[in-house]
Parts: sequence; structure tokens; C-alpha cells
Amino acid sequence: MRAPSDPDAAAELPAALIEVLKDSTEVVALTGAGVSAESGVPTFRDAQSGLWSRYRAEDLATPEAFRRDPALVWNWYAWRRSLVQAVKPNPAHLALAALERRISGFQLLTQNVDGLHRRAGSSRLLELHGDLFLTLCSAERTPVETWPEHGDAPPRCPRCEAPLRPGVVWFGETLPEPILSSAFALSAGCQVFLSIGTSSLVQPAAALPLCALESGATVVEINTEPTPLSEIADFVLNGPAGEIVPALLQSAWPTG
Ligand code: BV8
Repeated sequence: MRAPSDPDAAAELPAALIEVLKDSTEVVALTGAGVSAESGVPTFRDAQSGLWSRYRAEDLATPEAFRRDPALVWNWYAWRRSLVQAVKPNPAHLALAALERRISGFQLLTQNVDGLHRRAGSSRLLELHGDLFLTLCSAERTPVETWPEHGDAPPRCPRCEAPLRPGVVWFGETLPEPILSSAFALSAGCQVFLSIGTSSLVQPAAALPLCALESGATVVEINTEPTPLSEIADFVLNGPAGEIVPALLQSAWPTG
């Protein structure tokens, strides 16, 4: 099913989808960079801007890049933190936070590290790839809240002097176990799985909708472009998450 993007997105939603959603309480949503695009946060697929335009995100988000040039990688994350601090959650983030208040069995999984779901009010949230605003000692892997600023990039751990690193999961690093197994258990046990604003390319997150599908859930994809998931999802809603997610909330779960 495809609902073309439309100013009145609610009117375009397939009636069969609303029928399924309105009686569903066990709902899992997986979001990717596309859910933050309308807040002004560039997606991983977008070419990077300004002085970062000559780098590909996936080449910087690796332990190898950090080993090779820790200052470059530290400054890239500092740039991303300042960019995210200057923007705000968009209607898609806010609708997902409202959905959590309306159905007790709603659970949000995000690949994003920008913290915008939390700022929108989501709390039943698993951040699969970590958090831009968490800083770790690269040796101890423990959180570091404050550190003496000597102008170093990256700054040093106040406890052991090792370089500090962002608290995110880099390509080639494993996702934190309790979070990953919970994400698969939730996906296997849900009635509806919403895949929102993700290219469905990065593993193991991209396996979550397949796990839901194999367990009999209705899988809905919301994206402005087709992805590898589009061919197997039960419903594909083509359009911006900032329009479609609030329309889904209004049509399927209208009251709080
Ligand atoms: C791991 C944190 C064990 C850092 C990120 C199996 C097969 C093949 C490869 C692998 C595999 N298993 C592991 C790998 C390697 C790798 C991987 O998946 N590579 C890919 C590229 C093939 N995975 C890993 O390394 C993972 N670790 O599995 O450990 C292991 C290790 C090595 C080998 C084997 C096993 C760790 C992955 C986590 C990496 N960290 N982020 C940081 O942010 O700096 S991933 C990062 O990129 C994001 O978090 C995000 O997950 C991903 C980008 O994906 P999206 O979020 O989907 O964003 P993207 O830009 O791609 O797409 C945006 C979408 O939105 C588009 O579809 C667009 O159309 C849409 N859109 C745009 N605007 C809108 C919109 N939709 C709706 N509305 C709009 N307005």
C-alpha cells in the first residue's frame, strides 16, 4: 500500500492500516536519521556540510578514524552536538512521545544519537547506538561528566589521562548487549512495528523489522524514499515523518 505524501496526510492513510492500528496496544517504533531531518539535522545519507563536506559520516564514526585522528573525530562530534543543541524536536518526535502516553504497550527504539526523542518527552526509549551527549573515558569506557579544559581535542580523562570519546556505538563496535536483546525481544513480541526514517541498511538494527515480520506483526514503513524494507513491509507510507506520524496518531489513537 502506498499513501502519497499529501498536505492532509491523515486523509491519505489506508483505511485497512487504521483498522489494524486502532486495536493495537503492543506497538514498537524504530527510528533513524530521517525522523530528525525535519528538525534540520542532516541524515547519514546527506552529504555533510561546511568543513565536514569532504568526509563521509560512516568513515568518521569508526574506532579506526578515532585512532588515526582523535582530534578530527572529537571535533566532528563537538560540531554535531552544537548543531543538535541549536535545533528542536519536530512533530514526528512529539507525536511519538504522545503515543507513549496513549498506549501502555508502546516502545520506541532509535538509531539516532541526537537526543531529540528524549527532548520531545519520550521515556520508554532504547538508544541502540548511544548518545552524542554522553562522554566516556576511551580506556575505562566509564562516563565522564566534567573534565579540565586545557584546549586538548580530545580532552583527557581526569582519572587516568586517556583520551575522552563520545558515548556512541561506532561502526565495527558491538551494540550494548542488554539493549540489543531487549530490542529483539520487543520486536518479536509486538503487534505493529513502525519503521520510521531509516534507510534499513545498518545492522543489526535493520534486522529488527524482519524479526517483527517473522513473528506475525504488521510492519509499516514511513519514509520519503524506498528502502530494502519497502518490498516486504505490509504498508509503505511515502512522505515526511513530520506529517505522517502525527496523522497516524490522530487517525489510529486519537485520544490520550
Ligand atoms: C555490529 C552512531 C558487530 C555513531 C551508528 C551485517 C551485514 C553487513 C554489515 C554488517 C553486519 N553486521 C555488522 C555490520 C557492519 C555495520 C553495518 O551495518 N554496516 C552497514 C553500513 C552495511 N554494523 C556495525 O558495525 C554495527 N556493529 O554489528 O557489531 C559486528 C561488527 C563488525 C562486523 C560484523 C559484526 C554498529 C552499527 C552502529 C554504527 N553507529 N551511529 C554516530 O552516529 O556517529 S550508525 C548511524 O548510521 C546511525 O545511527 C544510523 O543507524 C545509521 C544511518 O542510518 P539511518 O538512521 O537510516 O540514516 P540514513 O541517513 O542512512 O537514512 C535516512 C533515511 O531517512 C533515508 O531512508 C531517507 O530516505 C529517510 N528520510 C529522510 N528525510 C525523511 C526521511 N524519512 C521520513 N521523513 C523525512 N523527513
